Amino acid sequence: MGEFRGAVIGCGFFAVNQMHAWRDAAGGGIVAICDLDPARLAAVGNEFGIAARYDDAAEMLDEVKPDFVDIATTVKSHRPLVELALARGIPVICQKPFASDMADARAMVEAAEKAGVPLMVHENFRWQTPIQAVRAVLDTGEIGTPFFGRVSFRSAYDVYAGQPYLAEGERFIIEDLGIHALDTARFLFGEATAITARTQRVNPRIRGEDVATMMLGHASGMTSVVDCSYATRAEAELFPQTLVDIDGADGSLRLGADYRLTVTGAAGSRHADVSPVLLPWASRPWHNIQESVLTIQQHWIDCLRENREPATSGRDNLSTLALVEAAYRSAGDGGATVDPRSL
Ligand code: NAD
Ligand code: 89V
Repeated sequence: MGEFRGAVIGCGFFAVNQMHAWRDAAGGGIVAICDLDPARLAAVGNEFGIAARYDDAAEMLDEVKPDFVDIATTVKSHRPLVELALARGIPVICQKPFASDMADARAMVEAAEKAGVPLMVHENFRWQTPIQAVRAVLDTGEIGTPFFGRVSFRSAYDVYAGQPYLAEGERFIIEDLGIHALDTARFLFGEATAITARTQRVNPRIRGEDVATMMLGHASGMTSVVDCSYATRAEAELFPQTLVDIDGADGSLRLGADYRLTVTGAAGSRHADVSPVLLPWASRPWHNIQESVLTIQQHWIDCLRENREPATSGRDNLSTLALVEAAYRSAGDGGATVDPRSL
């Protein structure tokens, strides 16, 4: 268990990964769970041997007094649940999307800062082994100053089967998946000062957009393209791989299919396999995401112990959310250029 006793709110589709990862995380674990749905509460409680089960989050926090709370519900409940924890001085992790508008996101960040309580958004894609490998190459400087980047996620995987709500919202791919790709672009290329976006709905059975193509201008002067699609039937189904291209003044980098990394410089090209580890509880093709869940949760525990701000703190996530908002605003305005810092 370790020194930090956690409580999970929301025992749905994705929380199962978080529960597995909490078992593996050093220095922390889960002592209580909460869900409004008795069947889901029982299923997770039985699978992970958690006896302290609640259908009321406030009651759980008041009785258990956990050292942190991990909110794994969908976006609508994030602000009230985050505020419930902050009001009790309990450090909080909240799943993405952190909020459905900037006002809610800012209110949560300000409340956390006022209370002096740590707040992290579970934005795990930048923690994926292949994305960290790309960052490590950039840090060596071997491809020189980047001038172009691409973060791409294209698939026809049936995400609606496991997460039916994804088919129902007015917003879909930018808010759910593009948010990860935009965060990855920030992580790799730095803050953006402009975005222009186009969206499409190809699948007639869903309500929101399932294709988005976005072009970003970064403060560094580089340009990037972030594109995502859940309507792309390809010979090789790459779900849930994120592909990355970066061109620099002295070379280039490609994170291609099946986690193959190619770095090209003056001396030629070298290749590396940057595949994620298949954890004992993980299953393909989700293992890339599943491994990053353990990595981000371990980061949270390390930050709590060392009194550090997590990389994907609530404040950091405001810039990712601003890109999401700016992308929707641009797409709604015929592809107009929007400065995310103005939102
Ligand atoms: P889900 O609907 O399967 O599960 C959510 C659960 O929360 C449900 O069981 C529901 O009963 C419970 N719940 C809702 N409000 C509650 C409340 N007030 N108190 C207690 N329980 C409550 O959803 P999901 O697919 O597991 O997604 C949850 C979140 O995780 C979403 O925000 C989603 O975007 C995110 N997600 C993240 C990743 C990732 O890689 N980071 C992947 C998938 C989903
Ligand atoms: O990671 C996520 O947020 C998921 C999925 C990969 C399906 O888009 O919702």
